[in-house]
Amino acid sequence: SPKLEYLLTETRGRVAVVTLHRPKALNALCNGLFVELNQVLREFDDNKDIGAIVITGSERAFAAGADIKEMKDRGFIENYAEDFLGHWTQITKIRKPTIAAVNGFALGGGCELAMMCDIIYAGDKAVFGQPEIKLGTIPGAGGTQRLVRAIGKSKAMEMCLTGSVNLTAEEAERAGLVSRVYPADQVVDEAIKTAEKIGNLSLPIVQMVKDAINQSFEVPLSGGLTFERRLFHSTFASKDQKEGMAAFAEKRKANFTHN
Ligand code: CO8
Repeated sequence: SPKLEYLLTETRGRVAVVTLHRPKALNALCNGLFVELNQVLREFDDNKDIGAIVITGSERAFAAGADIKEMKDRGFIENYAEDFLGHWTQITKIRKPTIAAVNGFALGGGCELAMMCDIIYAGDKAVFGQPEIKLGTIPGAGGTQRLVRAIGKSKAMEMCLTGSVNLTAEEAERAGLVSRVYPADQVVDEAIKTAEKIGNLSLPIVQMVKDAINQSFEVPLSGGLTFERRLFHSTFASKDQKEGMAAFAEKRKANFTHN
Protein backbone atom coordinates (compact mmCIF):
# COMPACT_ATOMS: atom_id res chain seq x y z
CA SER A 1 0.00 0.00 0.00
CA PRO A 2 1.16 3.62 -0.55
CA LYS A 3 3.12 5.40 2.17
CA LEU A 4 1.06 6.16 5.26
CA GLU A 5 1.17 9.61 6.85
CA TYR A 6 -0.74 9.00 10.08
CA LEU A 7 -0.31 5.30 10.85
CA LEU A 8 2.36 2.71 11.50
CA THR A 9 1.60 -0.91 10.70
CA GLU A 10 3.35 -4.19 11.37
CA THR A 11 2.48 -7.86 11.42
CA ARG A 12 3.51 -10.39 14.03
CA GLY A 13 2.61 -13.87 12.90
CA ARG A 14 -1.14 -13.81 12.29
CA VAL A 15 -1.60 -10.51 14.17
CA ALA A 16 -1.67 -7.08 12.53
CA VAL A 17 -0.79 -4.08 14.70
CA VAL A 18 -2.01 -0.65 13.61
CA THR A 19 -0.57 2.31 15.53
CA LEU A 20 -2.19 5.74 15.28
CA HIS A 21 0.76 8.06 14.74
CA ARG A 22 0.01 11.76 14.76
CA PRO A 23 2.05 12.63 17.84
CA LYS A 24 1.93 16.43 17.55
CA ALA A 25 -1.88 16.42 17.83
CA LEU A 26 -2.30 13.61 20.39
CA ASN A 27 -3.58 11.41 17.53
CA ALA A 28 -6.53 13.72 16.86
CA LEU A 29 -8.59 11.88 14.26
CA CYS A 30 -8.34 14.08 11.18
CA ASN A 31 -9.99 12.98 7.95
CA GLY A 32 -6.72 11.75 6.47
CA LEU A 33 -6.03 9.55 9.48
CA PHE A 34 -9.43 7.88 9.25
CA VAL A 35 -9.15 7.37 5.49
CA GLU A 36 -5.83 5.59 6.07
CA LEU A 37 -7.23 3.59 8.99
CA ASN A 38 -10.18 2.34 6.95
CA GLN A 39 -7.90 1.43 4.05
CA VAL A 40 -5.38 -0.43 6.22
CA LEU A 41 -8.07 -2.30 8.16
CA ARG A 42 -9.75 -3.38 4.93
CA GLU A 43 -6.40 -4.69 3.62
CA PHE A 44 -5.77 -6.70 6.79
CA ASP A 45 -9.36 -7.96 6.73
CA ASP A 46 -8.77 -9.25 3.19
CA ASN A 47 -5.36 -10.75 4.02
CA LYS A 48 -5.69 -14.52 4.56
CA ASP A 49 -2.54 -14.60 6.71
CA ILE A 50 -4.01 -12.27 9.35
CA GLY A 51 -6.34 -13.55 12.07
CA ALA A 52 -6.81 -10.56 14.39
CA ILE A 53 -5.99 -6.86 14.52
CA VAL A 54 -4.66 -4.69 17.37
CA ILE A 55 -5.26 -0.93 17.21
CA THR A 56 -3.21 1.30 19.49
CA GLY A 57 -1.84 4.83 19.87
CA SER A 58 1.02 6.27 21.89
CA GLU A 59 1.62 6.11 25.65
CA ARG A 60 0.32 9.68 25.91
CA ALA A 61 -2.79 9.33 23.77
CA PHE A 62 -4.83 6.63 22.10
CA ALA A 63 -6.67 9.53 20.44
CA ALA A 64 -7.79 12.90 21.82
CA GLY A 65 -10.91 12.91 19.65
CA ALA A 66 -11.95 14.14 16.25
CA ASP A 67 -9.76 16.96 14.93
CA ILE A 68 -11.39 20.07 16.38
CA LYS A 69 -9.36 22.52 14.32
CA GLU A 70 -10.28 20.70 11.10
CA MET A 71 -14.03 20.70 11.81
CA LYS A 72 -14.64 23.97 13.64
CA ASP A 73 -15.75 25.98 10.57
CA ARG A 74 -17.95 23.33 8.96
CA GLY A 75 -21.64 23.95 8.31
CA PHE A 76 -24.74 21.83 8.75
CA ILE A 77 -25.59 21.43 5.07
CA GLU A 78 -22.12 20.19 4.11
CA ASN A 79 -22.07 17.87 7.13
CA TYR A 80 -25.41 16.41 6.12
CA ALA A 81 -24.80 16.28 2.39
CA GLU A 82 -21.37 14.65 2.79
CA ASP A 83 -22.43 12.52 5.77
CA PHE A 84 -19.48 14.03 7.66
CA LEU A 85 -17.52 11.32 9.52
CA GLY A 86 -20.00 8.68 8.38
CA HIS A 87 -17.02 6.68 7.11
CA TRP A 88 -15.92 6.16 10.73
CA THR A 89 -18.38 3.29 11.03
CA GLN A 90 -16.50 1.27 8.38
CA ILE A 91 -14.35 -0.12 11.18
CA THR A 92 -17.42 -1.86 12.63
CA LYS A 93 -17.72 -3.76 9.33
CA ILE A 94 -14.28 -5.36 9.74
CA ARG A 95 -14.98 -9.07 10.13
CA LYS A 96 -11.81 -10.08 11.96
CA PRO A 97 -11.56 -9.43 15.70
CA THR A 98 -10.17 -6.01 16.65
CA ILE A 99 -8.54 -5.24 19.99
CA ALA A 100 -7.99 -1.64 21.13
CA ALA A 101 -4.90 -1.26 23.34
CA VAL A 102 -5.51 2.12 24.98
CA ASN A 103 -2.89 4.25 26.74
CA GLY A 104 -3.39 7.86 27.78
CA PHE A 105 -6.28 9.93 26.44
CA ALA A 106 -9.23 8.20 24.79
CA LEU A 107 -11.47 11.25 24.52
CA GLY A 108 -14.47 11.98 22.33
CA GLY A 109 -13.97 10.22 19.03
CA GLY A 110 -10.99 8.43 20.59
CA CYS A 111 -13.25 6.78 23.17
CA GLU A 112 -15.75 6.05 20.40
CA LEU A 113 -13.07 4.48 18.21
CA ALA A 114 -12.05 2.20 21.10
CA MET A 115 -15.70 1.24 21.58
CA MET A 116 -15.98 0.28 17.90
CA CYS A 117 -13.33 -2.39 18.56
CA ASP A 118 -14.34 -5.82 19.85
CA ILE A 119 -12.18 -5.85 22.99
CA ILE A 120 -10.57 -2.97 24.91
CA TYR A 121 -7.44 -3.37 27.03
CA ALA A 122 -6.27 -0.30 28.94
CA GLY A 123 -2.95 0.85 30.31
CA ASP A 124 -3.18 1.95 33.94
CA LYS A 125 -2.91 5.66 33.02
CA ALA A 126 -5.67 5.56 30.40
CA VAL A 127 -8.50 8.10 30.59
CA PHE A 128 -11.86 7.64 28.87
CA GLY A 129 -14.15 10.62 28.36
CA GLN A 130 -16.76 12.26 26.13
CA PRO A 131 -15.92 15.99 26.35
CA GLU A 132 -17.90 17.06 23.24
CA ILE A 133 -20.51 18.99 25.22
CA LYS A 134 -17.78 21.38 26.38
CA LEU A 135 -17.23 22.23 22.69
CA GLY A 136 -20.91 22.89 22.11
CA THR A 137 -21.54 19.63 20.29
CA ILE A 138 -22.42 16.04 21.15
CA PRO A 139 -20.75 12.67 20.61
CA GLY A 140 -21.31 11.59 17.02
CA ALA A 141 -19.88 8.09 16.74
CA GLY A 142 -21.39 6.05 19.55
CA GLY A 143 -20.72 8.05 22.72
CA THR A 144 -24.43 8.26 23.49
CA GLN A 145 -25.16 4.71 22.27
CA ARG A 146 -22.32 2.20 22.67
CA LEU A 147 -21.22 3.82 25.93
CA VAL A 148 -24.67 3.31 27.50
CA ARG A 149 -24.65 -0.35 26.52
CA ALA A 150 -21.15 -0.71 27.97
CA ILE A 151 -21.47 1.11 31.30
CA GLY A 152 -25.18 1.86 31.81
CA LYS A 153 -27.29 5.00 31.71
CA SER A 154 -26.24 6.89 34.82
CA LYS A 155 -22.50 6.76 34.18
CA ALA A 156 -22.95 7.50 30.45
CA MET A 157 -25.24 10.44 31.21
CA GLU A 158 -22.77 11.79 33.76
CA MET A 159 -19.85 11.57 31.31
CA CYS A 160 -21.67 12.96 28.27
CA LEU A 161 -23.65 15.66 30.12
CA THR A 162 -20.69 17.09 32.06
CA GLY A 163 -18.00 16.42 29.49
CA SER A 164 -15.53 16.50 32.36
CA VAL A 165 -16.28 13.38 34.41
CA ASN A 166 -13.88 10.87 32.89
CA LEU A 167 -13.20 7.23 33.70
CA THR A 168 -9.79 6.09 34.82
CA ALA A 169 -8.60 2.72 33.56
CA GLU A 170 -9.61 1.09 36.87
CA GLU A 171 -13.07 2.66 36.74
CA ALA A 172 -13.48 1.66 33.11
CA GLU A 173 -12.66 -1.93 33.98
CA ARG A 174 -15.06 -1.99 36.91
CA ALA A 175 -17.80 -0.51 34.72
CA GLY A 176 -17.25 -3.11 32.00
CA LEU A 177 -15.99 -0.76 29.28
CA VAL A 178 -12.56 -2.38 29.39
CA SER A 179 -11.81 -6.06 29.92
CA ARG A 180 -8.35 -5.73 31.48
CA VAL A 181 -5.92 -3.13 32.82
CA TYR A 182 -2.14 -3.55 32.51
CA PRO A 183 0.88 -1.37 33.28
CA ALA A 184 1.10 1.15 30.44
CA ASP A 185 4.21 -0.38 28.87
CA GLN A 186 2.66 -3.87 28.76
CA VAL A 187 -0.81 -3.25 27.36
CA VAL A 188 0.14 -3.51 23.67
CA ASP A 189 2.05 -6.78 24.22
CA GLU A 190 -0.86 -8.21 26.18
CA ALA A 191 -3.28 -7.20 23.41
CA ILE A 192 -0.99 -8.87 20.87
CA LYS A 193 -0.89 -12.06 23.01
CA THR A 194 -4.67 -12.21 23.09
CA ALA A 195 -4.83 -11.45 19.36
CA GLU A 196 -2.34 -14.31 18.74
CA LYS A 197 -4.53 -16.67 20.77
CA ILE A 198 -7.57 -15.70 18.71
CA GLY A 199 -5.59 -15.68 15.46
CA ASN A 200 -4.53 -19.30 15.96
CA LEU A 201 -8.13 -20.47 16.27
CA SER A 202 -10.30 -21.18 13.24
CA LEU A 203 -10.89 -17.85 11.50
CA PRO A 204 -14.36 -18.61 10.11
CA ILE A 205 -15.51 -19.89 13.51
CA VAL A 206 -14.01 -16.81 15.19
CA GLN A 207 -15.96 -14.67 12.72
CA MET A 208 -19.16 -16.51 13.62
CA VAL A 209 -18.63 -15.72 17.31
CA LYS A 210 -18.07 -12.06 16.47
CA ASP A 211 -21.19 -12.02 14.27
CA ALA A 212 -23.28 -13.68 16.97
CA ILE A 213 -22.19 -11.35 19.76
CA ASN A 214 -22.70 -8.28 17.56
CA GLN A 215 -26.17 -9.59 16.71
CA SER A 216 -27.04 -9.37 20.43
CA PHE A 217 -26.87 -5.56 20.12
CA GLU A 218 -29.30 -5.47 17.22
CA VAL A 219 -32.13 -7.94 17.80
CA PRO A 220 -34.40 -9.17 20.61
CA LEU A 221 -33.15 -12.11 22.69
CA SER A 222 -35.25 -14.78 20.96
CA GLY A 223 -33.98 -13.69 17.54
CA GLY A 224 -30.40 -13.54 18.80
CA LEU A 225 -30.64 -17.02 20.30
CA THR A 226 -32.00 -18.45 17.05
CA PHE A 227 -29.22 -16.71 15.10
CA GLU A 228 -26.67 -18.19 17.52
CA ARG A 229 -28.10 -21.72 17.27
CA ARG A 230 -28.15 -21.64 13.46
CA LEU A 231 -24.52 -20.53 13.39
CA PHE A 232 -23.69 -23.25 15.91
CA HIS A 233 -25.36 -25.80 13.59
CA SER A 234 -23.42 -24.45 10.63
CA THR A 235 -20.04 -24.88 12.33
CA PHE A 236 -20.56 -28.62 11.77
CA ALA A 237 -20.09 -28.02 8.04
CA SER A 238 -16.50 -26.89 8.69
CA LYS A 239 -13.30 -28.96 8.64
CA ASP A 240 -12.18 -27.08 11.73
CA GLN A 241 -15.11 -28.38 13.81
CA LYS A 242 -14.20 -31.94 12.78
CA GLU A 243 -10.54 -31.27 13.57
CA GLY A 244 -11.24 -29.51 16.89
CA MET A 245 -13.47 -32.25 18.24
CA ALA A 246 -11.30 -35.09 16.88
CA ALA A 247 -8.25 -33.51 18.52
CA PHE A 248 -10.06 -33.37 21.85
CA ALA A 249 -11.11 -37.03 21.60
CA GLU A 250 -7.57 -38.06 20.60
CA LYS A 251 -6.01 -35.96 23.37
CA ARG A 252 -3.88 -33.89 20.99
CA LYS A 253 -3.63 -30.25 19.99
CA ALA A 254 -6.01 -29.13 17.22
CA ASN A 255 -4.47 -27.96 13.96
CA PHE A 256 -6.97 -25.54 12.45
CA THR A 257 -6.80 -24.78 8.73
CA HIS A 258 -9.41 -21.98 8.69
CA ASN A 259 -11.78 -24.09 6.66
N1 CO8 B 1 -8.25 18.16 17.78
C1 CO8 B 1 -7.24 18.89 17.28
N2 CO8 B 1 -6.08 19.08 17.95
C2 CO8 B 1 -5.94 18.51 19.16
C3 CO8 B 1 -6.97 17.75 19.73
C4 CO8 B 1 -8.17 17.56 18.99
N3 CO8 B 1 -9.18 16.81 19.43
N4 CO8 B 1 -6.56 17.32 20.94
C5 CO8 B 1 -5.32 17.80 21.12
N5 CO8 B 1 -4.93 18.53 20.04
C6 CO8 B 1 -3.67 19.23 19.83
C7 CO8 B 1 -3.61 20.51 20.63
O1 CO8 B 1 -4.30 21.53 19.97
C8 CO8 B 1 -2.13 20.74 20.73
O2 CO8 B 1 -1.69 21.28 19.50
P1 CO8 B 1 -0.66 22.55 19.48
O3 CO8 B 1 0.60 22.01 20.11
O4 CO8 B 1 -0.54 22.87 18.04
O5 CO8 B 1 -1.29 23.62 20.30
C9 CO8 B 1 -1.57 19.33 20.82
O6 CO8 B 1 -2.59 18.46 20.34
C10 CO8 B 1 -1.25 18.92 22.25
O7 CO8 B 1 -2.40 19.11 23.05
P2 CO8 B 1 -2.42 20.00 24.40
O8 CO8 B 1 -1.35 21.01 24.34
O9 CO8 B 1 -3.82 20.47 24.59
O10 CO8 B 1 -2.04 18.87 25.45
P3 CO8 B 1 -2.45 18.84 27.01
O11 CO8 B 1 -1.66 17.71 27.59
O12 CO8 B 1 -2.33 20.19 27.60
O13 CO8 B 1 -4.01 18.46 27.02
C11 CO8 B 1 -5.97 17.21 26.37
C12 CO8 B 1 -4.43 17.20 26.55
C13 CO8 B 1 -6.67 17.36 27.71
C14 CO8 B 1 -6.33 15.88 25.72
C15 CO8 B 1 -6.37 18.39 25.44
O14 CO8 B 1 -5.56 18.35 24.28
C16 CO8 B 1 -7.81 18.36 24.99
O15 CO8 B 1 -8.69 18.72 25.75
N6 CO8 B 1 -8.06 17.96 23.71
C17 CO8 B 1 -9.38 17.95 23.16
C18 CO8 B 1 -10.20 16.80 23.69
C19 CO8 B 1 -11.59 16.85 23.10
O16 CO8 B 1 -12.36 17.76 23.32
N7 CO8 B 1 -11.95 15.80 22.31
C20 CO8 B 1 -13.24 15.71 21.71
C21 CO8 B 1 -13.16 16.24 20.32
S1 CO8 B 1 -14.76 16.32 19.56
C22 CO8 B 1 -15.05 14.76 19.03
O17 CO8 B 1 -14.27 13.89 19.18
C23 CO8 B 1 -16.35 14.54 18.36
C24 CO8 B 1 -16.39 13.17 17.72
C25 CO8 B 1 -17.56 13.16 16.81
C26 CO8 B 1 -17.45 11.95 15.95
C27 CO8 B 1 -18.54 12.00 14.98
C28 CO8 B 1 -18.44 10.82 14.06
C29 CO8 B 1 -19.66 10.73 13.17
